[in-house]
Amino acid sequence: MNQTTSPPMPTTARTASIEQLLEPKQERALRTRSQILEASAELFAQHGYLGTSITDVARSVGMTKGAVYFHFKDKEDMAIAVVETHYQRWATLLDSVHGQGLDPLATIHELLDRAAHAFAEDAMVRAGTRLQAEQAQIKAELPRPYLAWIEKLASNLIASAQEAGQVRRDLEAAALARVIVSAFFGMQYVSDVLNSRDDLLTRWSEVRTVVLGALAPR
Ligand code: LUB
Repeated sequence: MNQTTSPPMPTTARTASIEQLLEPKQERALRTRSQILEASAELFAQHGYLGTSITDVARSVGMTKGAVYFHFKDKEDMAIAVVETHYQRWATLLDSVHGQGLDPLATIHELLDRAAHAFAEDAMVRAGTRLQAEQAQIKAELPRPYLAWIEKLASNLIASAQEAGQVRRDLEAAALARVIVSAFFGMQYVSDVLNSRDDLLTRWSEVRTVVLGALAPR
C-alpha cells in the first residue's frame, strides 16, 4: 500500500517486540502517533483531504509540524494510516460481535447495526470513508474498499445463515453480500450528502427493514 519508504516510527512500532512495546519511550511515541491520527481523522472527516493540511493537524494537537512529520512522512502517509485504522475498527467490531455468540443472522444484524453507529459517531470511520471517496485526489494508493466487507459477509456469515435455514438459498451468498454492502454504502453516502449523516441511523433502519428483510427464505 505504502509504495515509498516508511517513516521510522510506524515501522519500528509494527515490528516491535513486547519488551520494546512496554518501553516507556516507545509507549509514549505510540500514544503521540495515535493522538495525531485521531486529530487528523477529525479534520479529514470534516474538511476532506484537500481541506486539511499538516499545519492544521499540528495546530489541533498542539505540536510542531516537525513533531507530526516525525510520525508521518507526509499527508498521503497520514491518509493511508487513517484508512487502515478505519479498517482495523471493523476487525475489532467483528471480534466483539462474534464474542456475543449470536446465531448467524443475528450476527449479521448486530454487525451492521454497530457499523451504522460507527458511521454516525466515529471520526476514524467517517474520515476513512471520506478519504476513500476522495481517492482520485490523493496521490497514494489507499486499500481497495468494500472487498473485505463483501468477503466477510459472503463466505462466512451469509453462508452460515443459509446453512442454518435463516437466509434464502436461491441466491449466491456473494451476490447477497454485494447487495448488502452496496445498500449500506449508498445509505451512508446519501445521508452524508443530504444531512451530514445526522439521519444515518433512521436511514439505516429503513435499509435494514427492506434489504435484510429480503434475505428471509421464501
Ligand atoms: C464501507 C467504505 C464505506 C462498506 O468497506 C468499505 O470500504 C466501506 C469505504 O468507502 O462503507 C460498508 C458496509
